[in-house]
Amino acid sequence: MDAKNIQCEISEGVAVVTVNRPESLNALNSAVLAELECTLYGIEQDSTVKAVVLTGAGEKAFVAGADIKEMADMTSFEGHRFAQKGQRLILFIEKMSKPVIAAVNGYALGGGLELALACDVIYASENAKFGFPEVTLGIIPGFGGTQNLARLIGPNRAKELVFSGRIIPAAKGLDWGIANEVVPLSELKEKALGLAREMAKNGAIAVGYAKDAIVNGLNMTKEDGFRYESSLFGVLFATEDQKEGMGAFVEKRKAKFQGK
Ligand code: CO8
Repeated sequence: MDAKNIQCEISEGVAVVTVNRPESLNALNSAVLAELECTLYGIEQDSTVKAVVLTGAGEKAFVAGADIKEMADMTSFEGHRFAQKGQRLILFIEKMSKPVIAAVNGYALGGGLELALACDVIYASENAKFGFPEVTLGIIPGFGGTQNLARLIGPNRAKELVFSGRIIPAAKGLDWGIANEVVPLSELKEKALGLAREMAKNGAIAVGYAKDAIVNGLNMTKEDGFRYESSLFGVLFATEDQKEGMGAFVEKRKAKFQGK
């Protein structure tokens, strides 16, 4: 697929994926959703990529939401299909075997915040802004936002944000636990890349299993989650990475993981 709206650069085991539609503040229309899904699917299959950074083009927006101009005349059926398309992308990111870091470089609103919430870590710039303005448009978050935000920051704060449509600054997003860290815009990409590279150096299967245990464990009872964790833990002893990681420790050298 010829991805007009998505840029993807891969180096040192990290893919930097940029939503590139700055004239519309990187709003998600059907084409962007399809291209993003296709790009991330390719990354998931690419064994040279160990971690992903997701960001938006320009200095104003990560993603200012789903494309309101495209949604304005949708029928109920089309709205449902559009939400399903977005949710498929959100679930795909959550299920990817590689960590995905959102580098939120400005507005993360509506579908844009939902996209960031699907990522494993959110680093934000000082000018970032978070919000769910959907109710000001007569709709609700439809790409999983009601579910993911409430799970991340608790139902009361999620309700405050979603019911009011209020847009909060990065510092409050940090305080509420939406962002892991807030840094100056000029340092954001390097900071996110640094974390991604750190993750990429580790055993890729182990990192993927750790993500699997945390993401899927959140939907289980604690006991089921413990059982799931111990199963994944056990499976890792069948990997070469486990032999290499522990062997390197014993031999006092740096491990060289192959992702096998
Ligand atoms: N959709 C389409 N175009 C957009 C969007 C958007 N979400 N956001 C910005 N743009 C466009 C503007 O229309 C404008 O284009 P033009 O120059 O052609 O008029 C351009 O981007 C620049 O934007 P502004 O001039 O408005 O820039 P400002 O700095 O004045 O304002 C804001 C920035 C505050 C971010 C403002 O643009 C804004 O409020 N945008 C809309 C934010 C929003 O409401 N987002 C939520 C959308 S709904 C959603 O995401 C639902 C997700 C679930 C979908 C479920 C399926 C049905």
